[in-house]
Parts: sequence; C-alpha cells; structure tokens
Amino acid sequence: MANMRVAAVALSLAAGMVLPAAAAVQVSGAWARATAPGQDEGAVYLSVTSTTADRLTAVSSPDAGMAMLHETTQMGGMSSMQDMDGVALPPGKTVTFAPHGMHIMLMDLKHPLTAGSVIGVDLTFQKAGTVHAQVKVEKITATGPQG
Ligand SMILES: [Cu+2]
Repeated sequence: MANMRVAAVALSLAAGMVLPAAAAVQVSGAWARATAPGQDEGAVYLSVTSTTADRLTAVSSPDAGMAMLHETTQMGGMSSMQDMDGVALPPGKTVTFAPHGMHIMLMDLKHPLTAGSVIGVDLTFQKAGTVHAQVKVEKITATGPQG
C-alpha cells in the first residue's frame, strides 16, 4: 500500500499538479471561551500540524476587528501577554495553543462569544498559504475543548 501511495504522489508531481495547502497543514481542536458581558476580547486555542517545516506568520478573524499571536508568560508571579511575530512549525510535530501559553488573541469582537456557537479564524502560513478554521465556543469556565 505504501508503495502505491508514493507512486501516486510521484505521478501527480510529474504531471505538474500542485498539492493543496490543506494537505500540508492541519488545524484541529480549535476552541474559545464564551465572553462575559461587556468583554470585547477573546482567545482562540488550537493545534497545528504541518508535514513540512513551515511558519505561522499571521492570523485574522471575520468575527473580530483584530487578531494577534500572543504568548502568556509568567514573571514573578505575574502573568502577562506578549506579541509573537510568528510561530515555527517543525515538520510532523504538533504545535499546541492552550491556556497559559500561546493563543490567538481576538480584539474588538464584533459580537459576544456565546457557548455553543462557532466563529472563524484564518491562519496564514509562509508556505501553506491561508487556512480557515472553525472555532467552537465553549462555556466561560471551560479549560479545553469539550467533545
Ligand atoms: Cu492575549
């Protein structure tokens, strides 16, 4: 079976076909917490796996005025967030965005995030181009994606 698969890839390359971006980068388990009344910022957590070395360089969301790559760091018992200008994706390794670590910060939300709804983010990669991901909004108390 493995040999057949290699042959198929070789054939499509020989024919000059471009492999779709979705084949190289996979985004999974995207979720966000519901917002409290009056809160106009949110954070999106997800996992990204790329079959080839790549770099996440930009994020945006149709549901927010602005989206940024952030990392939460602990300094002397205080937690603060820092901008990241990109995130390296080693080949075949899953990079996880999770609470107390990296997240996609959504600013100027266009609507409250309500549990059970779905919003979107677009992730732009150096090689794979832009990948759209659907983000499940979980309860405000959630610590991870619920089935
Ligand atoms: Cu942040």
